[in-house]
Amino acid sequence: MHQYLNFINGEFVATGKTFENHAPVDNRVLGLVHEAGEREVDAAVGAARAALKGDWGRMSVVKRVELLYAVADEINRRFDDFLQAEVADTGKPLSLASHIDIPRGAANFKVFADIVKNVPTESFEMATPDGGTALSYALRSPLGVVAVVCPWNLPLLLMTWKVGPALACGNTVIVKPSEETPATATLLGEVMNAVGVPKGVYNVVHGFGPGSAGEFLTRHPGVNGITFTGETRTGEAIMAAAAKGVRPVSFELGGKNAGIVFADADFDKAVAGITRSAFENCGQVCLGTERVYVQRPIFDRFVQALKEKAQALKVGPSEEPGVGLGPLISAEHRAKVLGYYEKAKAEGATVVTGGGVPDMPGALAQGHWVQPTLWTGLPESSPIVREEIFGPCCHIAPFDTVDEAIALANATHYGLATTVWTQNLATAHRMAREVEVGLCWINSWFLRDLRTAFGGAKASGIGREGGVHSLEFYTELRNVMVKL
Ligand code: NAD
Ligand code: 6OD
Repeated sequence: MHQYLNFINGEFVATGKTFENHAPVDNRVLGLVHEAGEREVDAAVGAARAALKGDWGRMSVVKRVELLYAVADEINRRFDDFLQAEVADTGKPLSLASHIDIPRGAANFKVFADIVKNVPTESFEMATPDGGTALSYALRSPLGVVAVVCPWNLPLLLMTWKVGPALACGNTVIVKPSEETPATATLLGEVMNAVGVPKGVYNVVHGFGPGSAGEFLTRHPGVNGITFTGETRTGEAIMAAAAKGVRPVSFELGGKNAGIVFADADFDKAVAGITRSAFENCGQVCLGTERVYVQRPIFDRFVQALKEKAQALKVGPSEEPGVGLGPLISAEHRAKVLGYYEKAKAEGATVVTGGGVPDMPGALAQGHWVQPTLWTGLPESSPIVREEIFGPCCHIAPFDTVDEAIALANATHYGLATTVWTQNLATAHRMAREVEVGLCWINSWFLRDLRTAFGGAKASGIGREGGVHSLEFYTELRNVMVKL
């Protein structure tokens, strides 16, 4: 049976305690994950600290950048291993993982290697009170030992989105992958060794959150900063752990994102865009759209068109050609999503399509499948419209004016992303200015430029990563004043 080991100080480490990793498509056991205890977490923090003071800390930026390029190249060389590992863990379609997850895994190293190589720094000459001059300049030092706590929906992409810039800035990291998706973080350990990244720079500890590796890592006093992607309530727990020692956090959290479709939008593009934002990765994308608001003149036609798109999605296992929708990640998560499907019916929603579980043949019947689902007719106060479901479903409601669309989009404690569909420039810019989110897509969704700021407003996050914004989190800026 496959064993997912911890990766500490360049070595793969077994522990006495294991838990099973299951495939979402049929619930078969993929292997045994070795859970890290306090001892292993402590060893990982110690190794990361030693590397910071050793070869890695002393390495020139030029050499570091070369190594990060080598990491990216090795991910690409082992593209198929990463692809197979990621789709086994998540059940997502091969076509999706091969176009987004794995290429981004490599790109996250190259982009930040380029940025760190070219980042400008500030320097000023100033007059001193005694009539002389002084030179003031800034030095960037690594933040130190960084804990990277990750979710299961885009495991490699979201982990490397943080590991890439953290290493580029000269930090060392300890990754705690989700207990649901241990594979690609472990594989990355092999990559680090293969290209000669010094021992202790990249470490992986497996396990759960509370009472396990997640909690041990985030409360460890040897950790200088914590970068986390996951649920907002987990962010609250991690923030409490980070308070001890006043350690900085960067949080990418949950959302209840609105899609706004104006009557003047390119209809077909808007339908295709909302189909993607509601159903990609089986709705398990933090940026996904679970509330769709459509301007009244096109409401009925839009609902009908979205229904046809949802019904045309092929539900099935990763490798089957044409599959658009995989399973949910786990039985537990499916129970949560189906709970919302039941609640919607109980609250009197019109179920436009879906609302249940598809019939799957043979062993697939054991997988965590749900139907893509659309609802109309619920009040804005309904939990279906208020709470993050994280499944392939959305509620569609009509609106009349731009003011109303803005008010609806903002009526949530979350503030991650909005997708707006209109051909009117003034409307587009007004929406972009007034929606309370970190990311606003106009006539697009999940269009990414890694040099730009990424993150959430309100309860959807703290801070921004991407481009130079990542450097702000992963470095300490020191001012040096030299009297000349
Ligand atoms: P989660 O918060 O349950 O778990 C994320 C990670 O935190 C896991 O590794 C888990 O083991 C760990 N963890 C849990 N409790 C912990 C604790 N007390 N201390 C330390 N670690 C702990 O999230 P999930 O279910 O894996 O992912 C889905 C959630 O992530 C959704 O809410 C989604 O919106 C969010 N998400 C946000 C973004 C973003 O960019 N804003 C991206 C992806 C996912
Ligand atoms: O594209 C990214 O960098 C990113 N952080 C995406 C997040 C997706 C959430 O599920």
